[in-house]
Amino acid sequence: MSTSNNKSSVATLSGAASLEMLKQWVNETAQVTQPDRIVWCDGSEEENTRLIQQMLGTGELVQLNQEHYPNCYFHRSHPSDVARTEHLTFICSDHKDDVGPTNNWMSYADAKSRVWPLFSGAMRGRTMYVVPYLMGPANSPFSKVGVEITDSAYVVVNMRIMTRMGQVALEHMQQHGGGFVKGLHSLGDLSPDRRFIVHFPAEREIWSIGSGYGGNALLGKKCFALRIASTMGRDEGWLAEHMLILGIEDLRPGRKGEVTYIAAAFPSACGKTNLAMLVPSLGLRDQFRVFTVGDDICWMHIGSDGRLWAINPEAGFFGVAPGTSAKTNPNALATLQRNSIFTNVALTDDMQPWWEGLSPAPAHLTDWQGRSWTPDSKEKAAHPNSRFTAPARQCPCISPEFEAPLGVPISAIMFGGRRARIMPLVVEAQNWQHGVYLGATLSSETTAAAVGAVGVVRHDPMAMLPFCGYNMADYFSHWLGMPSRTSPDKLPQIFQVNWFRMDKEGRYLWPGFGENVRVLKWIVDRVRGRAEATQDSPIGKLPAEGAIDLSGLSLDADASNQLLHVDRTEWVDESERHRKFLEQFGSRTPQALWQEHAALRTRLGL
Ligand code: GTP
Ligand code: SPV
Ligand code: MN
Repeated sequence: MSTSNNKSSVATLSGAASLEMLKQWVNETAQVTQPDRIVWCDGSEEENTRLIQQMLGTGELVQLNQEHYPNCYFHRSHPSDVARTEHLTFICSDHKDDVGPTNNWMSYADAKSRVWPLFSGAMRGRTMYVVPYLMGPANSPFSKVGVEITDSAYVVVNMRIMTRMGQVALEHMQQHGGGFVKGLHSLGDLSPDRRFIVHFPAEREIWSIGSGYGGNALLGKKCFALRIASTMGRDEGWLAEHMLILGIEDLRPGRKGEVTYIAAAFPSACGKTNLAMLVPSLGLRDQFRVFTVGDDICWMHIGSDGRLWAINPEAGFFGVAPGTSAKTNPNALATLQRNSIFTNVALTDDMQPWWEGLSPAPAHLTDWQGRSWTPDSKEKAAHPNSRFTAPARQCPCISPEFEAPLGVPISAIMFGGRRARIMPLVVEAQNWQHGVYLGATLSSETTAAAVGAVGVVRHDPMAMLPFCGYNMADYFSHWLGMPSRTSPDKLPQIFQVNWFRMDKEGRYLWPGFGENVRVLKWIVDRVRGRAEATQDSPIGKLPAEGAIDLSGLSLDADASNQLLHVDRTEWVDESERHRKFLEQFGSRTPQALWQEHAALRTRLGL
């Protein structure tokens, strides 16, 4: 197996040596996987067209209605391969403790004996594509090169949308050296029994076999930009996070259009893409405008001014289709209208993509599995985790700073989850350490983004539960250590939000989507030091009465009270859940988190 080079040697490789390493790795991999041919991808338009034509021929892609969806295609993945598979995702290291209790650990010996043999001859009869890609803007000192070897043309055309692919990556590598992250991917036989997504953080390497879907197969995304990058961040003093990045421009008189940048971590399918592209509801549209820097992943470094600066390493959006509509997210709809790929959505009779929430259901559809569907059908027409892959530059609200090499300075960090109960609409942390506690104790109901039960509350610290490449307790320490790397008052203020609180009848109390700007407004005013005084609560600072602008919103008084209600009894239970969660990490749990836990208990009167 090719896990022989250790990270220190890779990091110091020259450009020429990096390229040499790449050629050698491709040769070695071809010897094992035995492809019929090897294609080095350059990311060009011609190459993309050729791959699409080829997939139209094999049926891997289906052409959509070109009048309404120019250059858009549809793909059906295998019905047992429709979401990330967390139980088949592993981190490989010397000791189980390196990865901690929230990750699946694999030993090097097991990787060699259980996983590596699956690659043997896996590409026979297939083409091996070599896909160099850059995570981050060209010319950014924070961008990093990856190369994915894959036998899936679908992966190649998706990687072309999601990353800066081809020549630009090789040029970056030649100029900057430092090697590249190796990602080896094969569809294998697509059986979940022979599906593994294995990460080698120390070697900066990924093996993925048996899945062609999203985060399992597009290795630049969760595998590199979060699991491998989080370990790079730990080693190099920066943060790789499952966060959107947005800029909110203040259009109010006297505010001179000042833009505040916010990064927000919500678990999968909990609202990042939607918040990143928010269109303020009518009443607040003349006060604010939102720009999208990123919708899923955020790399943050301390800048020369001591602030946290964020780049989006991706170049596209791999967004949840269901629920996306002209009402909820018009910017996403505009983005996906051309040059996009749709996976596991339903099709109208005139070959337009359709999903639940897009529009009233047509009288007839073809469902995501190719079956005839009518509104009487019991099952959903689109898979709940059906997705669009769309170029970020097509987004009408893409930030002018999207390609900025140094990124944007972050003023606020939000943590949020899907909680039907307990968690108020918004809470502000007292300080960085308390904010890290809010992030570390984040819980959310599971969604269709990963295989498994949906709607089960689980701890998902910083929305990174499935994406942290090392021991989560050490990750908490890394976060807690940020103030020591800069002047602490330069760090963003931290907030926790919940758009998903429900009333007793199971209806959302908060309208969400464009109305979330009301919460952003409070946050902007808080970080700019001009929001009204807050009331302290056991769990953090709540907006003072009337501080959230609810003008023009038809919320009854009861709903607005419930939204910000902190129920002591419920929170006593919740703090017990926190304790159990933190105990899992044994002596590795940072003392600072126990301090915060004790302070919470004291404030609850315990
Ligand atoms: P990943 O791509 O999996 O990381 O998801 P994400 O965090 O980007 O979530 P996304 O914005 O795609 O939203 C997921 C689902 O939640 C969609 O069906 C949305 O329509 C729904 N959603 C997003 N924001 C809100 C909100 O404010 N309120 C409610 N009720 N639903 C929302
Ligand atoms: C997520 O699940 O958080 C996603 C989709 O963004 S995937 O690329 O499959 O990870
Ligand atoms: Mn995500």
